[in-house]
Amino acid sequence: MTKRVAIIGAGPSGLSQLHAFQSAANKGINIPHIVCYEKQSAWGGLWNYTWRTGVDEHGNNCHGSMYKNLWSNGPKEGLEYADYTFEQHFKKAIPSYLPRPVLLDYINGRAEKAGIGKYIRFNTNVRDVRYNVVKAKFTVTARDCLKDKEFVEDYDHVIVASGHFSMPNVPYYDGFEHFSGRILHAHDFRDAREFEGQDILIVGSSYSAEDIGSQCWKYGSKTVTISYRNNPIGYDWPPNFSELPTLLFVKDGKAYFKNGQSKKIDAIILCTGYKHYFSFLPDDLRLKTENRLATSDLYKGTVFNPNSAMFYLGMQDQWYTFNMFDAQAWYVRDIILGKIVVPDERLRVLDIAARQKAEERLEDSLAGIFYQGAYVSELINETDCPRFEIGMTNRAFIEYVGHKKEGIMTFRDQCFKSAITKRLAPMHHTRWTEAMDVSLESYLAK
Ligand code: FAD
Ligand code: NA7
Repeated sequence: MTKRVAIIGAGPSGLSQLHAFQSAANKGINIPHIVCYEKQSAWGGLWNYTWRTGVDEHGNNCHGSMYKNLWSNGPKEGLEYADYTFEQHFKKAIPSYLPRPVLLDYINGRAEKAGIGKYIRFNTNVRDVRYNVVKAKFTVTARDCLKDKEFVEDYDHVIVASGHFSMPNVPYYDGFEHFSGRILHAHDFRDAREFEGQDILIVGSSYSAEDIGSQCWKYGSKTVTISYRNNPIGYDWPPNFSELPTLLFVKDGKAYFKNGQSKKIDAIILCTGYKHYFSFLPDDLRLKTENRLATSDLYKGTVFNPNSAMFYLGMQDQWYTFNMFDAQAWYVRDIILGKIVVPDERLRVLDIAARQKAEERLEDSLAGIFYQGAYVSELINETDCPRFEIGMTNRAFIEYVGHKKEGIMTFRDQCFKSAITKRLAPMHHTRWTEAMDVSLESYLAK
């Protein structure tokens, strides 16, 4: 009997899973019956921009966390698909850093070429998954939001590819309820122009803090103050930027910090990260992990240890993204096809513990690049996943970190060599600080 596989989410991870199965089918291998549930009306996950915040048009949690003028925060050479290069898609060489619509166009191109849309049920929100031990089946309950109709179907495997940068972690500080300006989480940030001429307070000191701070600066905020909990980001920021320690409270339009300083502010943007959150999963199937490179409970970073018929993709903290999702998807595919055997629980637990120990021994965050590169390489070596030069990609990430230290407002003007074509990307026609229009047309002009 043909196996049945449910994939939850058609973002980059879910699409990688569909590519993996389709590539096996193209080689004449019998693949399972696949259904990919996607609650949005299009694929692309976070890269599929929405102006909405809060809830979507059907009353489900709004998935989008990306903003209108977002550019990739790493070079495209770090995520390029080995079987579908940027040059192949755009029919010319393009620069290393891309605005969101350009990256989405690339994702679209690969998915359209492979013809994987046939597996996806759009506008369909997965509401519940249960495992029946006797039948050894998962029961998936999903709502077709257009037809307003619920469906219940059984599967042999469930692959969760619903992302983990969508449910905001929202701390409270004294005085928030009396503050009359905007208080929002990065998840709801859409357009920096909203904050033009304003004094902005950003809480948090990681990727969202540095990028949303830079966006506000680029689109005309008067001042940007970043409050860090542990360590300042420490870049050589423009003059109207400052970094201050922990926020204590807010009173009468002013923010008060741990070092005794205070500052007048007009709006507060909480760049305080995200939670792994799976509202559709019961306790026994729900992954509980920190945002780290070696997630808890996932053998080889993919197989859910308490129930090895279930898989999670892309749940790690990420240096590697699209190409890591491919590596994971090919690996999961080969388990489902019976080509790779998952060991018993005792060995799985040892695997997870060893990965976490190795991560804890890493000297610094740069060592995390090599760690994740080695993980991607390990998975790729077990399947026929398209290969790329991981050493070269590791080096690109290291250089990119150096570029950010040299100039946080200029690092996106740098060019990298593709780990697949080995060709160097050209310079963009406009510096990032001056490139206000993020459309595909503007980007590809000239
Ligand atoms: P997602 O992209 O989150 O996709 C998950 C999909 O699952 C969504 O389509 C969602 O609608 C669907 N879904 C969720 N729940 C359900 C449900 N119950 N039923 C049905 N469907 C469901 N990565 C980079 O490589 N470069 C970058 O520059 C970069 N910038 C980023 C900027 C921001 C602000 C954020 C938040 C992330 C960024 N990332 C970046 C990381 C990003 O997470 C990955 O690039 C990628 O989008 C992860 O893909 P995913 O498929 O795992 O998750
Ligand atoms: P991250 O990378 O998880 O960072 C979260 C930041 O928020 C980090 O600096 C935390 O401080 C800080 N934080 C978390 N909780 C609090 C509280 N309660 N108070 C103050 N500060 C807090 O999330 P990002 O959104 O920056 O990045 C996620 C992805 O989005 C990333 O992969 C990018 O591609 C885009 P800490 O450093 O622990 O002191």
